[in-house]
Amino acid sequence: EGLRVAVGGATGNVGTEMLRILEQRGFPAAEVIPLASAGSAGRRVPFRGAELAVQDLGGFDFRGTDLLLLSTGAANARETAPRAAAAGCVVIDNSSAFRMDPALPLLVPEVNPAALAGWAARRILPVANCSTIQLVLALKPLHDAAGLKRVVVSTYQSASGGGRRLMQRLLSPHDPVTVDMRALLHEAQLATTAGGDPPLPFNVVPQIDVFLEDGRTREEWKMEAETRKILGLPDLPVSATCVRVPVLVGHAEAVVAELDRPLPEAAARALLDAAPGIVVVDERRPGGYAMPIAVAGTDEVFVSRLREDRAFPHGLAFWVVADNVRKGAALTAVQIAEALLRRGDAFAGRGAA
Ligand code: 11C
Repeated sequence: EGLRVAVGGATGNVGTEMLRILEQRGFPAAEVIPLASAGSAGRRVPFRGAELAVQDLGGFDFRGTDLLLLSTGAANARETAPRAAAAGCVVIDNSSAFRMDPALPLLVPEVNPAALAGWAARRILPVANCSTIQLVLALKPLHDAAGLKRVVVSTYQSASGGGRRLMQRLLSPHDPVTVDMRALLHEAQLATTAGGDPPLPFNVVPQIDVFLEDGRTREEWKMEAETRKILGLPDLPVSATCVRVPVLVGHAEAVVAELDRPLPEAAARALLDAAPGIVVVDERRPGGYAMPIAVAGTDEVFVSRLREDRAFPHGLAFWVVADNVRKGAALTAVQIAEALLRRGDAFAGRGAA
């Protein structure tokens, strides 16, 4: 007998991918119910060769639903996740609302599978931030081998992480032959000085999410705090600078890790190559490295440009790229559900392989 699975935020970037991944991985769902805001109710979304009608998330009764894969943002999740959990549904939530709750595990299946032991506390399993997930996959084997002492990371995050409205701003086409480059840039500059969100085309923006009092952005704080929680290293110094770049899908990160003990580049490469969920692409020639355009649509975390870094003792520098909508969100959520299924204690035996 399969599960009754609801997908909350089914018309958004992550929800759309969630449906695709449930289908691609043959997730044992007997029924899939797409849910979204009242404004999207009635829209149809493709699933297993048919079309499913989107239902209103706000009015949905979760009794009898086994699993809710939720991607509606933190404000909605704070209301919806406890409501669904109280109705007996297991909730896997992609927002930042519950990640740092000490009672809840922050599970990245390849990295800290033991964290799943605490899943039943409130029946809510948060999914880490996309930029954190790809970082911790790469850090974990290095930590196991040589101990992490310090991490400095700069991100190059794609527009899809900011949702459809931000993507839209990238998608207005221009003819490179006839375009007046100066006029175009002038228009973008006017948009910059007019206040509000800065333009993304022809630009990079050193702000993702809101500013905190100490000058960090919340995206930077999330990367730092979540990395410490997932790796179980509460005192690990992590410094993140998060930047939005005019890329549609795929987050990239330049990482420098200082290790406690020496780890030669060749050994680090072998460890990363053998680590679950990681592919090393590191040929020192043009294009011999991972880039967002190449990794879009894939499931792995790609590591490139691995080299010893001389700014720190036992320093390693590398480049990490992943599809932020898949591995950074939807895929990891489904992998958490699969890990729950393997435990066998979450869904009263339903959905077991
Ligand atoms: C971005 N990482 O790329 C963000 C999106 O905390 O779930 C996900 C925000 C979050 O803009």
